[in-house]
Amino acid sequence: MLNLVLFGPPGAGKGTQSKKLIEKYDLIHLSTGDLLRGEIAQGTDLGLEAKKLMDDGKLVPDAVVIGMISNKLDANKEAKGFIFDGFPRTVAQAEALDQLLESKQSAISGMTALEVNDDELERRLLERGKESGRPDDANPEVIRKRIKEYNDKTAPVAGFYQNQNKFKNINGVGSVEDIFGAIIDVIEEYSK
Ligand code: B4P
Repeated sequence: MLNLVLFGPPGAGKGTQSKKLIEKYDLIHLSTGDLLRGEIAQGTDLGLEAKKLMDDGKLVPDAVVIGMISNKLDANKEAKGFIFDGFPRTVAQAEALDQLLESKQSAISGMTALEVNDDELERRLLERGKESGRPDDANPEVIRKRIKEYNDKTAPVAGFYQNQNKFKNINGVGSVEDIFGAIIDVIEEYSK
């Protein structure tokens, strides 16, 4: 089973690369950002709570996203594997994910981190904001807050996987195809 965590700051290209990877490897794409936006679109209580935080560039509580991932794992028992996109975003989420997978006799194969500098992240997200209508992409101040949340709470997750010898970083600046090729190389390593 291939269970890959795609890691990186907001706008690093996790969603972009996930779409290509699930096609190539026939995996299930689990994006907590997409799941939360789905809840918002349906107007659920969870969505209403999440929207306030997301629009302000903050992370949603761990228990909320862990519960969503647990439901998705249960709903996809026959899957060949998963791409975790935008999850785990805190060390508590990473610990919970290990426990969830262990209870299903599975484990994370490895993490791939996309490295992109802050100026490029801001440029990409503002560009996407022109078309996506996402409130969190429209405002430079909110984008900078998201990057700060990443540096404060999410960056330590890399160390969690480094300690397990399950971490590889790659340059996330370049053409989408070249970056895809570099991720495939990492996956081949994890699959050996
Ligand atoms: P997410 O939906 O996860 O989104 P993201 O970090 O903004 O984007 P991603 O890295 O996927 O970028 P993309 O490929 O789209 O999070 C949104 C919010 O949800 C968070 O701020 C938080 O509030 C909440 N949330 C989500 N998960 C959570 C969790 N686990 N815990 C708590 N809260 C959580 O790329 C961005 C743009 O760059 C695109 O327009 C793309 O076309 C472009 N791009 C991609 N690759 C490129 C390249 N190589 N060159 C040039 N442009 C490129």
